[in-house]
Amino acid sequence: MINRDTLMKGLTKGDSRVRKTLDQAYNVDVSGRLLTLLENFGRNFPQETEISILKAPGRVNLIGEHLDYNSLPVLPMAMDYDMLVALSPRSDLEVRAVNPEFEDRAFEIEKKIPPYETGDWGNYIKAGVQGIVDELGGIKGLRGFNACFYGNVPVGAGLSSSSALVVAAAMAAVEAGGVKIEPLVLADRMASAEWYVGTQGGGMDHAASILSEKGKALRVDFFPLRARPVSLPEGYTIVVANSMVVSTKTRESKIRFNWLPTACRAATAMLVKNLGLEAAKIKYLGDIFRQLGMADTLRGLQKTFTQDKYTKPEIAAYLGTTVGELDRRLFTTNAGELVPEPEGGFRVGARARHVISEAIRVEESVKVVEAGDGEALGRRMNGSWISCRDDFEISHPALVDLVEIGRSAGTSGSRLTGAGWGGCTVHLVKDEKVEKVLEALQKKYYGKAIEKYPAAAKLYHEHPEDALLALRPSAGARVLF
Ligand code: NG1
Repeated sequence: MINRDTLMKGLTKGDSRVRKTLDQAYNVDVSGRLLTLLENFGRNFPQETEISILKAPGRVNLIGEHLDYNSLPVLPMAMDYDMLVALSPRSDLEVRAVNPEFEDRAFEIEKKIPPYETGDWGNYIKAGVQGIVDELGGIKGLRGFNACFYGNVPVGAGLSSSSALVVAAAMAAVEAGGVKIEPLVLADRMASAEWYVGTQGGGMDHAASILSEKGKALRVDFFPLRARPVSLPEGYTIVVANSMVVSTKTRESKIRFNWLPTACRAATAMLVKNLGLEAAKIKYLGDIFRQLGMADTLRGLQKTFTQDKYTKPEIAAYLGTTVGELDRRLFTTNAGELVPEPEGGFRVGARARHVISEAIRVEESVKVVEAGDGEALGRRMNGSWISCRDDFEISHPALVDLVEIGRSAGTSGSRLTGAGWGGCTVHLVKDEKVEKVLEALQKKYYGKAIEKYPAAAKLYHEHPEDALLALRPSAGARVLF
C-alpha cells in the first residue's frame, strides 16, 4: 500500500525507489499511464488516500495454439501491455469498479455472485472475484474494494485482454482481503474462473499473465499446471501485428470458439474407442499423445478419422451411445451451455491433427530455443500457421495478408496468435530486419490491405497505437505498490 499523493510525486519526480520497482516489472516507461490511473482513482474515490497498485499483463503466444485445454504445452510470453488497477479496501463486501472505457459497476461479494448479461465487462470482474471466493471456499477473509481499472491490451486481438482483467480483479480481491494465495494456485484457479463468462478456454492466458518472468518466455504444461521460464534466442525481436479485425468471444463467436474444444473432446472419445485405450486413464488428447508417443498417435489419427466431417448422430453411433448422452457428456460447456452442431458436422480428425502436430512443434520449439536457434523456432512458427489455417480453420483473410507481408519482408517465422478468426499475428524477426519488417507491415497492410476490411480500417484509424507492437517479455502480474 502507498499514499496516493506520495506515489504521484514519486512518479512525477522520477523517485529512484519508484523507478526501481517499475524497472523490475517493465521494459517500457509506464509512469504516464500510472499517473492517469491515479488521477482517475482520485476523481472517483477522492476520500481514499491509501491505495494499492497492481498489474496483470496480456500475453502473446509464440507457439502452441488451442493446446492448453487439450492438456498439451504452450509457449507464451507476458507483454508490457496490461491491466492496471488502483484499489482501496472497503469495510463491507461491496465491489465498486470503474474503467474509463466502460460504465461503472457495483456488486456484492457473495458465495455465488450472479452474472450480468452476457458480454458485460463487469462479468470479467465478477469472474475473478468468484474465482477467489471458490478458492477460499467462501467469503470469509474477503473485503469489498473500490477499484479503478485502466488497461491497454488491445481488445479482441488474441492478446488476452479478458484474462488480464479477470486476473486483475482476482488479485484486487486478494489484496483487499489481505489473503495469501500462491501464484501457481492462483493461475490454476483463474483458468476455470474465466469459464464464468461462458467460454471453454484453457489456462494458458492466466498462467502467462501470473507466472511470467521479465525477459523470458514461459513453457506452460497443464493438468497439473506447471510453468518454466525459457530464454529466447539472442538477436531476435517479437513483432506483433494486429489485423484490427476484432475477434471477441461473446454471443455467436462464443459458439464458434466452443466448437473447437468440444470437437477435441469428441476426437478423444473416438480415438479411445477405436484404438482400444483405457477410457478411465484418458481425458484429453494430450493423455493419448503421452501414452502412445508421437508415431503411434499420428497413425491412430489416420486410422480413426476416415471421413472429413462427423455429425452428432454419426459420433454417437461410433461411440455406441445416443445423441442425448453425447450432448450431455461432450457437447455441454463447463458453464452448462449446449454446443450446437456446425453445418455438416464437426471436422473432428482435422482438429485432432492440428492439436497433435502443434504439440510436436511446441516440444521441438522449446528445445531449439534453449539451444539458441531462432531460425529453427521460426520454421515451427510457420508450420503452426499452416496448421491453424487449414486444420483448425481459425484464420481470416486479414491474417493471411499479415503473415504473407511479414514473410516476404524477411521474418524468420510468422503465424496467427491467440484464439484466431482475427486478432493478431506474431513474427519472429532478426534484430537487423525489424525496421524493414515494420515498414513493410505499415505500408502494405495498414496503408493498403486493411482497406479491404472496413471495420478493421475504421478501428485502425481510431486506435493506430494498437496496431504494431515490437515486444520484449514482461514480468508477470504483481502488486507494484
Ligand atoms: P485468446 O487468444 O485470449 O482468445 C483463447 C483461450 C486460451 C487458448 C487460446 C488459443 C480463453 C480465456 N483463452 O485465448 O486459453 O485456448 O484461445 O490458443 O478462452
